[in-house]
Amino acid sequence: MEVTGNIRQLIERLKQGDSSALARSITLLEEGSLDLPSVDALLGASGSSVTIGVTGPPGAGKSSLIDWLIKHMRNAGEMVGVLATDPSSPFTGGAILGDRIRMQHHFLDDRVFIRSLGSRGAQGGISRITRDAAHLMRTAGYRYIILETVGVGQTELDIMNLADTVLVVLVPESGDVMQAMKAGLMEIADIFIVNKADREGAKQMVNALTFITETREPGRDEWEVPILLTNGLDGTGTMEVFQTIQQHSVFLGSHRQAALLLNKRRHGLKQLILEQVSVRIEDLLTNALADRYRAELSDPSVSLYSIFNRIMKDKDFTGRLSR
Ligand SMILES: Nc1nc2c(ncn2[C@@H]2O[C@H](COP(=O)(O)OP(=O)(O)O)[C@@H](O)[C@H]2O)c(=O)[nH]1
Ligand SMILES: [Mg+2]
Repeated sequence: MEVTGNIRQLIERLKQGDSSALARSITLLEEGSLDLPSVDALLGASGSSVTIGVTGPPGAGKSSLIDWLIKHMRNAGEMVGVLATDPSSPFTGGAILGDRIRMQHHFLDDRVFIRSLGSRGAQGGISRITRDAAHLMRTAGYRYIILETVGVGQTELDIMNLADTVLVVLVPESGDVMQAMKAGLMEIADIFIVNKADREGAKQMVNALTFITETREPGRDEWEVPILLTNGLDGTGTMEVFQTIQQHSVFLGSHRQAALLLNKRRHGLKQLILEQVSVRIEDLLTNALADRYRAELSDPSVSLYSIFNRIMKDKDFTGRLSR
């Protein structure tokens, strides 16, 4: 993708921590008109940051908890960015307005950046946008990057894969633990939050989760998943959540966890290669390759396997893929 003078200027401003430049760049990502591999050299090295995934069923209190976390992080003098994805509406909509209202305390704070993401026309969908937007925030100097999703499908699990620390927020309502198990949330949690401590059954839920996590028996060097009780209305327990996030960061930073980091980054690299290669293949199939193989492609008696075998040996094809 061509890098215009406008984009260069935008990235310069972004690197100064200009939040309007950050907002504009994310819009370009959503529209598919900003490609991070093409501008990587301009972005340069990003600062160190902690990415926190917050997932759980709608209404569990994720946005309320995030509101408190922002407060604690700001009190610690750190810049905070929040990216919220709303699968019910890729453009604007429902939950987002509510999220804004719940985080409105921070509207006038220019060291807090809150953004709802949609996937619009971009290749690779919402998890790609989230990954790239988080990278831009890192470049703009945000220390904490919080990703909020509703924990259901593969996309949401993909987004949680981008996080260093995953919080799973549940509430003491019937079936929540079972639902969470089914949705694969138990495996990805680094910290469990039982929110709505004021509701009946909150303590029992903590006990149920303790039972489940204890039967998993982590190894000596592994992280023991804490279960924290919070109240999103008055903030009780939320400072402890922030402290536990910091402890988890220290744990991840220890050299024992290098393998974990390697794995995560290898997975991320694979995603990136798949996305980029798939864009190029799409382009080749509609242009150069389609012309060269038109005769075979139009002849149903030639098997796709035989065309495939020839293409894989076609130096022009493999060359174009890596260009
Ligand atoms: N009773 C009670 N309500 C809460 C608590 N935390 C959040 N809520 C309310 O639950 C609703 C959903 O909260 P929200 O943060 O938007 O949940 P999200 O959909 O998971 O982001 C809102 O009306 C909140 O005010 C809590 O600890 N106790
Ligand atoms: Mg929310």
